[in-house]
Amino acid sequence: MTSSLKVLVVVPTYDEAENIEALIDALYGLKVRGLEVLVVDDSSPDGTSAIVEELIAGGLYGGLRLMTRKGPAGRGWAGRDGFVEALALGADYIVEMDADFSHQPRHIPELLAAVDDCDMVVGSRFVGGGVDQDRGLVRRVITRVANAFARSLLGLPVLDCNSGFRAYSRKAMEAIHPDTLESAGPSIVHEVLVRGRDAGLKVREVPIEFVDRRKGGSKLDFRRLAAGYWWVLKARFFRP
Ligand SMILES: Nc1nc2c(ncn2[C@@H]2O[C@H](COP(=O)(O)OP(=O)(O)O)[C@@H](O)[C@H]2O)c(=O)[nH]1
Ligand SMILES: [Mg+2]
Repeated sequence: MTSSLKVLVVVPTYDEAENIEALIDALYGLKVRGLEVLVVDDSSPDGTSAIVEELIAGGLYGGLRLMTRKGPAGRGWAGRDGFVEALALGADYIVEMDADFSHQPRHIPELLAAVDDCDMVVGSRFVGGGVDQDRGLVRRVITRVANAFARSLLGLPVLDCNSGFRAYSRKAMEAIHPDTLESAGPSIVHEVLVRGRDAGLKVREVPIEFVDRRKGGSKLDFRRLAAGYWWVLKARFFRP
């Protein structure tokens, strides 16, 4: 990757006050040239955005930005708005990741190295060298089942369809047309893969070690999980 390029790391947050400062510090600590961070917060009641505002005011992290969404909360909508903003900011590469350290910053250089010779890279638990051992059995089974469901019904050419730890070239993100993404919730990960496949993007998976969130609680509940399954069914059976 050429060193003068801009790498925008998009981090959707909801109630990540306990993680966000450490994450931002770790991201800038990578010393990846041109790396900037965009936090997309849905007015978290725990004051996540106030922490980010303070860090911006402190001036230590060049290019750190906060988007406070006004629309209804949702991981999918936050991702959509973050992607659109990343393109508007002139990003050459876009990384998306969770704020809770399940997606470890140390993998970012590996994702960026891989995106150099393809369009889009998925940090994968299920390719050789990938690890998902840290979480409890129930959560791992939920991930496996949801992944198998989406993969088989949608015919996606990726082993870890549920991973939201990804890197995109600008060209890939433009081809995905993020402004028209429809998923309110976590099924955005599948929607983006469908669009990427339909646009003929070259997707690679690189192994990551996925670990349990460092602090705070998961926002994945039954309703969001069910909405994810529903999206896959709609995409499979009700789309032309
Ligand atoms: N902006 C925004 N971010 C969200 C929302 N729901 C979850 N997130 C973020 O999305 C990432 C993944 O959510 P998490 O609760 O860890 O889901 P899990 O990893 O599936 O248990 C984290 O960074 C969350 O803070 C939301 O409604 N809005
Ligand atoms: Mg998580």
